[in-house]
Amino acid sequence: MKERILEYLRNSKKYVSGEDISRELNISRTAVWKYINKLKEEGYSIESSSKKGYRLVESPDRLSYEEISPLLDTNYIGRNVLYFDSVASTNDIVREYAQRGEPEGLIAVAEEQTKGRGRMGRRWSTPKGVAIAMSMLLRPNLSPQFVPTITSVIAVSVVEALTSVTGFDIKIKWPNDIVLDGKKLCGILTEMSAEIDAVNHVIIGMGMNINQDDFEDDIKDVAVSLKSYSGKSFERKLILAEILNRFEENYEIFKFHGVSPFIDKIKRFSALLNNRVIISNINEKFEGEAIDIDMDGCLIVRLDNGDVRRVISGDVSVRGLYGYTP
Ligand code: BT5
Repeated sequence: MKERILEYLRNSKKYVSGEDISRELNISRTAVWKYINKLKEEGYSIESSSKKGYRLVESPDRLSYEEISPLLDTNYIGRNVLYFDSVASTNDIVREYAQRGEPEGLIAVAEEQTKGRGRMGRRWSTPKGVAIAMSMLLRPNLSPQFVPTITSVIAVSVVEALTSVTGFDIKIKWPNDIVLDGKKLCGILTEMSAEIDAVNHVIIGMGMNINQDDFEDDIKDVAVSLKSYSGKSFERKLILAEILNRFEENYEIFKFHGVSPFIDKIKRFSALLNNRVIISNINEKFEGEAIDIDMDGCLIVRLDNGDVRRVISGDVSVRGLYGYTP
């Protein structure tokens, strides 16, 4: 009901009387008043006048369904939103729903994560109300070996969305970081549950720094937010909706044609190509020059002895960016 009152207020730019709302939605005047108070508590600025009724003046930058959905062009991505004020990790929430058979497109969004995860058990910081923490459920009909390339498709969608909203020079640090001004703006965590030859589900988690003024000591040399870079605040809901819009379009292409239609963009947005890189995998660590990204989305690295290596996944550090220690 709260959502319907909000929609009603949003649709009529002027004052609407409590009586009109109560008649239209078939609830008592007292109930209208209670829901209006609830909306105010959630940060909606609503003017009340005993003569004229209520008027919505401003909506908060919340990442709830009511705020994101008017900005979405999608058919299924983000049409089902689990919204949390505070949660351990949005990836864990989506995993629970995935195991219960939820269809693809579901997203979980949180204003704060208390146990946000990076890859390999690393920590991801999501302070309250200033970042985006979002996880998305997908069920691509793919062989598991191709799943890591979805990370590149979301990365392209993120760069496209951020470039269109901010105009900043945003890059991809293959495979899962989004970079601004040589620092990490966004990290992507792709997790999957699969049999040998079939995917059960894929969860893409995305953490993005938007309006942080500064960062905790352990990440202050590596992290950047849109605000710490530009001094300006940004509306998180606009950015999230734009990412979901771009992603659905790209994911539809990916489902039928794989990652190859994205390779040109992946290369164009790359922070690695033609740079010296150090690759660390579970088993090995080596250094060389990033010379290409092939049609399967793998990074091609030329070692100093001339050998060429094809890298499917791993941690990459690149000269000129955070975390490069040759
Ligand atoms: C990642 O891991 O970059 C993937 C991060 C994914 C986070 C999202 S948020 C929604 C969803 N729910 C979750 O629980 N996770 C996902 P990795 O490449 O391992 O990078 C982790 C490293 O990034 C840490 O060791 C820190 O050095 C650094 N870091 C942590 N928080 C950061 C932040 N807010 N901004 C920039 N760097 C950060």
